[in-house]
Amino acid sequence: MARTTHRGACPLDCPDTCTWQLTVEDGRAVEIRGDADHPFTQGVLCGKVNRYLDAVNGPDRLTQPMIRVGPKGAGPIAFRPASWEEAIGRVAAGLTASIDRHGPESILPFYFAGTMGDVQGYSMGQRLFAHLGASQLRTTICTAAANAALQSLYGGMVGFEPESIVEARLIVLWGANLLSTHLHLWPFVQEARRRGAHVVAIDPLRTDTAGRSDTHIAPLPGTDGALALGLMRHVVDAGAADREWLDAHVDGWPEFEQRLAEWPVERAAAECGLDPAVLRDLGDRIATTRPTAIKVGLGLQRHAGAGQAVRAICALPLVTGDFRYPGGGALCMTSGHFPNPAAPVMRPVDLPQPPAREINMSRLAAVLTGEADPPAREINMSRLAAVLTGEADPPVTSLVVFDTNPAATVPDQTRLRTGLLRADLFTTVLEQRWTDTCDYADVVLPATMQPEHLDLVSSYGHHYTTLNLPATTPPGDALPNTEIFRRIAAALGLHHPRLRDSDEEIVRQVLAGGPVTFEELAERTYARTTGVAVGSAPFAKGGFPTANGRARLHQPALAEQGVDPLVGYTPPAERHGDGLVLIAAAGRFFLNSTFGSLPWHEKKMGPPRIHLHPDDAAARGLADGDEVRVHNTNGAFDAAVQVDDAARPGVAFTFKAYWAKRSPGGNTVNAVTAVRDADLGGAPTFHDTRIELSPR
Ligand SMILES: Nc1nc2c(c(=O)[nH]1)N[C@H]1C(S)=C(S)[C@@H](COP(=O)(O)OP(=O)(O)OC[C@H]3O[C@@H](n4cnc5c(=O)[nH]c(N)nc54)[C@H](O)[C@@H]3O)O[C@H]1N2
Ligand SMILES: Nc1nc2c(c(=O)[nH]1)N[C@H]1C(S)=C(S)[C@@H](COP(=O)(O)OP(=O)(O)OC[C@H]3O[C@@H](n4cnc5c(=O)[nH]c(N)nc54)[C@H](O)[C@@H]3O)O[C@H]1N2
Ligand code: SF4
Ligand SMILES: [Mo]
Repeated sequence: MARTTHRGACPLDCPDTCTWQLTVEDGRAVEIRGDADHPFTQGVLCGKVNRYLDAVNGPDRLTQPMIRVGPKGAGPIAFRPASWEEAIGRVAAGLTASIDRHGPESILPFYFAGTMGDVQGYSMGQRLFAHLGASQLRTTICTAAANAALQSLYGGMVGFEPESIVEARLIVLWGANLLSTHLHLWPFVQEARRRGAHVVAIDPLRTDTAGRSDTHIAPLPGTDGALALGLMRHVVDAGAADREWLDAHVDGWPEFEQRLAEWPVERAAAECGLDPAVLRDLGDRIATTRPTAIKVGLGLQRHAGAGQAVRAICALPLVTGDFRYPGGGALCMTSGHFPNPAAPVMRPVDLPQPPAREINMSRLAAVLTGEADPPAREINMSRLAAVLTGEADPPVTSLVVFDTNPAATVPDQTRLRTGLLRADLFTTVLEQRWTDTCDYADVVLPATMQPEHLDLVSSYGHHYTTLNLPATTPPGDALPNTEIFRRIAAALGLHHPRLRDSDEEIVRQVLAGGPVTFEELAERTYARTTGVAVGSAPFAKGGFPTANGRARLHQPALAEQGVDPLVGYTPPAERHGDGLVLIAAAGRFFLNSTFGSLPWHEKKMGPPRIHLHPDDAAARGLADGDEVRVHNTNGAFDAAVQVDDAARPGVAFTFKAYWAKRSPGGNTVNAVTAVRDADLGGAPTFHDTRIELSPR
């Protein structure tokens, strides 16, 4: 039998974007392993993706279009198989009916990062719906608060060069659980340690990463902004502010120095629930250690005060001047270093796109039940008639879901289900397997997986872009997202050339003007595409991507959004002391809800548990294994108690994103998370959640 090997890219929503090697036999992938040639991922895949072929070759892959013939919410039994022609015809008819009744804005495309590829993730679907004039999706679910914070502070999602972290002498892992979510940075941290670095983890939970760091600091959730302000005050008091560098490269320092006067260490420590000595100790280390690298996680920004917290944390290296040195500075994501493909590829300029309202994806539950605040929008004078007759904000009557599983992953799950069950909502889902969301669809369309389609994947944790050429045959009738959208466009009578571009043409459009060609990538698989050299200090001499090249501790534009223009502190929405705080961070063997239905991954994760500090369990008379209902005013989910001193007293934790229908009681943690925006970016506040427990 012919065996061939093919290099490709992991498409999952993970900062590491590994290069892998697939062994293929007769059109079927039979083996997967890491590709040793890759400088960042170095031949290792994470545990969950070592079992990726369980997902690719699983008996539960969708292989045929399915059309609903029974009640919504009943699952696959309510569906019958259909031909592509019939299914696409049904989708086109559903979209047309919405447009005829309420105009194109009644259609909402709903997508996220199930695949991070530029082609299958962010091209044809976005083009089609932009051209139709459908509502635009504001993709806030993951990084919006940090993104808005860093746009204001640095001018973009940029930071120190990750491979340079080996040069750091102090590494602060701030709300970042590397061993679960950014595995391939860990060996670089270990190398820094061998060279003498001290590693501090700041996390309300003693994660594996925190447990293996030199120091673990556990602040109250959502108080990181105060912690950062207190640390900066300490640095300034210690005479360690790098005034020369601040003067040369940062705006707003005089105003900000005055603000720091309000944040003595004692005040910050009280806000964070920490001993002031802990702040002083870390403050001393930061004041005296160059370079200091601060790796900022995404979990820490799922709080009401996320925007200010990320601004304050990332202001620290501006005060210490750490960006001067390789291995110094802060880094949340590397995305801002890549040439941005969004404009030419998602929204090509030559494709006509009528203006349309934006809908914040994190508010999907409230949008579908008609309870959302009117989306903030400007009034378009050419739509005056619709504005005056009240038709300017039509209900969403068509939902097209791809690369995401909102029934498991967005907040306010109970209300979302009510919305998804609406008889007048026409829902299309493009999927690889039958998720929670498919249960609420009218039409389910089978999509290909990474070994079966072409894609180009850049990274949010390093500086390489990887090409993924198709290597295997898709199961049954499954098609790439792009082809499905090309067919829907044609069925709607839309024939603009940008709606007919092939996958290869889309890759070429992304690469156009960049440092590497399609042919070179087809040869080499990956390339460094950001122009930032390995081990360099990209902002040593300033040059931030702001208009004047200076970082901004004070950003007047924020005042218009009702946000403090000066870096500062927004406290948690829900006060500490009222109930237990619940954090639902990433689990090691799922990727969000991806893998949530596969036997090996499910077994590794175990059933949903609520981890409680021994004091909190004792106060409620609960013991290991007790079945409880976790509840608040939003809803409830069921879980088993695990008494666990990894939790800080007053802080409970579980893991995202079990499937609702595979969970006891049919709900997940997102039944207790609320639709509420953080202070910046319209981001959700998953971890700013208070709960109570009742025995079951
Ligand atoms: N195995 C696995 N890997 C993943 C994912 C997954 O589901 N599983 N998800 C992927 C995605 S979509 C993302 S966005 C990234 C996220 O990756 P991370 O940024 O690592 O995000 P989380 O795991 O959500 O949270 C990280 C840590 O932040 C802590 N935290 C929560 N609240 C606070 C706080 O107020 N302050 C501080 N200091 N810490 C806090 C949590 O306890 C947690 O340990 O991971 C990606 N990688
Ligand atoms: N409570 C709580 N909830 C959270 C979080 C949290 O920390 N706590 N984290 C949030 C975060 S950070 C994120 S990013 C979101 C993520 O939430 P989602 O965006 O829902 O991500 P996944 O659950 O991974 O679902 C991705 C889906 O896309 C499908 N898919 C993958 N590739 C393709 C493709 O090529 N074509 C098609 N058609 N489908 C494909 C997969 O099969 C999978 O079902 O969850 C959020 N939810
Ligand atoms: S999920 Fe992340 S660590 Fe795992 S293989 Fe994919 S890119 Fe690598
Ligand atoms: Mo995410």
